[in-house]
Amino acid sequence: MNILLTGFEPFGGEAINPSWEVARALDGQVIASATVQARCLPTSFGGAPEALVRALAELRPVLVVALGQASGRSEVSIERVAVNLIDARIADNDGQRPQDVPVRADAPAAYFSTLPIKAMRDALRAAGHPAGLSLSAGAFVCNQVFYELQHRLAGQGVPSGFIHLPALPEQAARTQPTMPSMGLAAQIDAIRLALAVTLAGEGAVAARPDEGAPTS
Ligand code: PCA
Repeated sequence: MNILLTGFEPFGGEAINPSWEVARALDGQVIASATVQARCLPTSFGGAPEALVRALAELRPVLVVALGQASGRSEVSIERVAVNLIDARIADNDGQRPQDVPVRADAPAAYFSTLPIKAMRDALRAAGHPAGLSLSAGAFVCNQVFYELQHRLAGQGVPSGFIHLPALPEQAARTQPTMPSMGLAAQIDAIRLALAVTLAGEGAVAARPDEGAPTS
């Protein structure tokens, strides 16, 4: 069983993106008998959906969580809804800045996350990580990937969604020291927990063949 965990390459002139740092740190880890498979998506409207679709076809995951960086946010930000809108505030890594266009023509206006968002938020907070729900993943490449993901998996019974991460302390230190940030170790721990919460809710742990018999 595979968990697809995506991150993005750095964008907007940054040298690092916490989303990929977290994803690659968790690559290969086994959570509730499923293996994390990390993939880095280009921060490109032209390239990201294709890379996502390739990874879905290759891995046939039981759970998909896409990660992105949201500078300025102070908490692990669990996105609720992907909208069918691209309206880029800055250029992507290919120099493209599409505005006021749909992610997909003739598709629904929005899709909701199918992750257990409130259980995730509560578990993260209980473990000491600032976390919250967000009603907007923006209108840049992250929202595009989130929308494409939910569109592709609609009705498939595979939980999927998007989580935005704060900047890393070194990014804040370099660009704007008052910007909220969260250390990499805490971000990794939070996302590991978010994956575990989802799989526990899905009954993946109970379904482990070696755990079929009750122990007491
Ligand atoms: N964040 C951007 C795109 C890549 C990333 O990490 C976003 O929020 O759209």
